[in-house]
Amino acid sequence: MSQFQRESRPESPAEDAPRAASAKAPKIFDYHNPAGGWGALKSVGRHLLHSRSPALNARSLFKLNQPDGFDCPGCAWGDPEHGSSFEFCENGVKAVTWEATAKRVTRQFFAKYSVSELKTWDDYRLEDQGRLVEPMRYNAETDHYEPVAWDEALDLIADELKALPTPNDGIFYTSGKACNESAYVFQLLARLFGTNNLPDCSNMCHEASGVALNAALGTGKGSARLEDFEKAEAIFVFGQNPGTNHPRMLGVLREAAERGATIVTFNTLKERGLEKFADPQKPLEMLHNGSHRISSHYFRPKLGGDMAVVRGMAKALFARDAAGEAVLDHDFLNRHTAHLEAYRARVEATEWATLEAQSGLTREEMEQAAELYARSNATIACWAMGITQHKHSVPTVREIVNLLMLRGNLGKPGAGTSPVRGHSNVQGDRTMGVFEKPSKALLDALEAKYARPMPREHGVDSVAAVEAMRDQPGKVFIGLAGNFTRAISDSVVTEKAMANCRLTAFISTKLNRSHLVTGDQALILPCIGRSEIDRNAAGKSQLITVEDSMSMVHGSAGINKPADQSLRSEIAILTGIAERLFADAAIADEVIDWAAMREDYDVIREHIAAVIPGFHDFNSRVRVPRGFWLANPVAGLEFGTATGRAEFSADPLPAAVMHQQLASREGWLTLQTMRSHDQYNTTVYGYDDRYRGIEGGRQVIFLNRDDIARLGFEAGQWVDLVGESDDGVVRRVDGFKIVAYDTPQGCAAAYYPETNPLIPLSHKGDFSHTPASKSIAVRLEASTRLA
Ligand SMILES: Nc1nc2c(c(=O)[nH]1)N[C@H]1C(S)=C(S)[C@@H](COP(=O)(O)OP(=O)(O)OC[C@H]3O[C@@H](n4cnc5c(=O)[nH]c(N)nc54)[C@H](O)[C@@H]3O)O[C@H]1N2
Ligand SMILES: Nc1nc2c(c(=O)[nH]1)N[C@H]1C(S)=C(S)[C@@H](COP(=O)(O)OP(=O)(O)OC[C@H]3O[C@@H](n4cnc5c(=O)[nH]c(N)nc54)[C@H](O)[C@@H]3O)O[C@H]1N2
Ligand SMILES: [Mo]
Repeated sequence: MSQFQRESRPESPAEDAPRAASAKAPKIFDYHNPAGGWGALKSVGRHLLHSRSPALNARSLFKLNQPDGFDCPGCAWGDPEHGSSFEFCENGVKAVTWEATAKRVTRQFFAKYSVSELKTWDDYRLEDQGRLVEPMRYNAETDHYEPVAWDEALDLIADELKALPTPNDGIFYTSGKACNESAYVFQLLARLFGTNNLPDCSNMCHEASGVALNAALGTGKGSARLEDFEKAEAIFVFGQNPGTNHPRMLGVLREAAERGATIVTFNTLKERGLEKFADPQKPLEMLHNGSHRISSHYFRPKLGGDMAVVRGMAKALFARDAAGEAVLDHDFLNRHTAHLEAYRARVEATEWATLEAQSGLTREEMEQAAELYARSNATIACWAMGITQHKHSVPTVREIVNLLMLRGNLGKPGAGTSPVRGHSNVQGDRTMGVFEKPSKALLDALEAKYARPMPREHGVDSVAAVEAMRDQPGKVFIGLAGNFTRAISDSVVTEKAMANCRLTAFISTKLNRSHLVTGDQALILPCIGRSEIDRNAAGKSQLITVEDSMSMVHGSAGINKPADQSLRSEIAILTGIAERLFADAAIADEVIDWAAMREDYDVIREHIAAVIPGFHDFNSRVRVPRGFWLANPVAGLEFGTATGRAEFSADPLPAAVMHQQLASREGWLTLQTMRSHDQYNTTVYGYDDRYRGIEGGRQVIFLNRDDIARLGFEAGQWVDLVGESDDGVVRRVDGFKIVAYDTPQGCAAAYYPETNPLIPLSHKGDFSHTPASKSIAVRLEASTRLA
């Protein structure tokens, strides 16, 4: 076999569990099958077995995203409003079985393994130990976590917070898994305490979308709804891998493709899910090993090249308009938009050669994409992390909105913006006020409701939180869900920063690296998960609510028995902290009755209804099957901008994006860090990435064949990845196997979070401060690791 040839092999058999932790040397093979299909069903079987709780899980799965069931803890893709809706999703199954596992992390486990030892374990092995069951406190003398009573743990948090010199020394992080009610209580707690230090995972995710959409359209959320996907004539998908990360979206794309809609993909990698999909819910297709094409056209820009691509499309349209072709919607432009001429001038002044060099696409390709766009009378643009995790993400999202406006693709059926969100409730958490830069309106509403002054100074976002902890010891960090320490960039710097804290405390379901990087004191506070029944003291089961990517708010109630009887709900933990924190402050019970909130989440929803716009009659509206829609003004052509119109931006293209900056630096490449098919963010379910032909390992780097040869390496060789160290921090990760892949020259890809040590903290988006995790400068060194 030649060095670039890959072994061709069939899909792996269903019998074996996700591959063992020791199997670290990945096998590489060519994957010829469509996304979904039998491969997905086999994988489901494996994960059900591995969880050791198959009966329970099968039942859970049929209650996913049902009106009387629970919201899938996977992605934020919307649920259909009609028809039967058990939607099969391989990765939704993984998310549920991972939570519903029969394995437990007991006090004996913590007695056996010191924190130093656990730090040598990888992410998979840590979470695979099972569910956390009782609160644990770190003992620095023994280097072990030890059991602690709930009261003692909550007292410790309140005492440490009270002991801080200023409330701004408290940092309150939220991951998008947290439901609306938890998020509301958490932000209220932080603000009553006196700080807007409410960083969240959005800061690392779709922040650029919110900033750009707010500036352009006056609202930060996407405007396209699920029914718009049924009417769209064209769907443009930028920088997103739905086959893995939003599998239910594939069903929607497939239906669109079947009825003849044009699906145009822009992705730096050839992603299987964007090419072909076999729907496991279509028995005939499964029987005949059939599948359906997804993308009608697939363009592969270089990393960070999308702003140039979209500008090229606009340039082609302006040229055709100038030649008298009816390709722009002048009526829409005149009635609803502002600053068109400045944009037009900017676009016309940008040379094709500049656009080609930055995008990595040819002028012909950009003109072809423009032609596909010009033929459609209703277009939706979707995007995700391939767009939002660059330095110039905000101007890029604005450029996408510019393009949509040129043909009036806002406020009409089958059209609009669709930033496809990540975590199942990341959008809802923001709606609930989890934001380090709250609006004046929110703070005024909170003040009116609680008759207490709210902090007006902006708080820290995720990157700024690390900088603050790095520069100033003695903070208290509380994490509501998530794995902050592992998810944020510059792992070595971040871990030192976290260790500077006087207390780190995480409300979690599973053991992760954040628990192991301890402050002077550290707590693990285990909670019940979304698939589990949340009973109050009186035994009544509680409802929580979430908001999906299309702004639908709906209820969710777990059906499984909690993993352990000593677990508490997130809300019980948070209200417990609040009671202790504000015991001697002048917050009278009649203003906030924390115990009543805990006993009945309807009480929290009454608070939300009084403070957050759009939530009137929350308790009754959320009990209607499928919930309610938070109206998006853009859908009604209302724009909350300074001009009252949809505003064009005329940002210059970046002088040189990362791949251009590195072109003159011998041996350097631009690295994107992304998800495998077997992970949920920092949660690693297994070591396979089926659609990309990887089995049994995550330490791989995908490279263009010519780059491999040019740099003097061979496919299959082990290399170390070295990042920038001009600030004196050594950034490297060792032992990655080279995989030849269909990606443009100069562009490399590897999995997150293993590669987070390579991203300097300061390498972040302009205006969004999102770590630029899709454009990292790296070079390769032959590894000492043996193949
Ligand atoms: N199963 C599963 N589901 C998930 C998650 C998970 O980890 N696992 N995570 C959830 C979360 S929080 C999020 S935010 C979403 C993430 O969903 P995605 O955004 O799909 O996640 P990534 O794996 O980061 O994939 C980025 C995609 O963009 C492409 N890309 C990267 N850079 C560029 C670029 O410069 N230009 C273009 N055109 N393409 C580029 C990559 O090749 C890749 O296909 O998924 C959510 N759903
Ligand atoms: N290099 C690089 N870095 C990235 C990204 C990237 O593409 N590249 N993506 C970024 C993105 S988009 C995101 S959203 C962040 C993700 O950042 P986070 O949201 O902070 O991380 P997760 O990995 O989703 O968190 C997993 C942990 O959440 C806990 N958990 C799970 N379910 C629950 C629950 O119901 N309740 C509670 N209380 N805890 C629960 C478990 O203990 C589990 O270990 O990472 C970011 N980091
Ligand atoms: Mo995300």
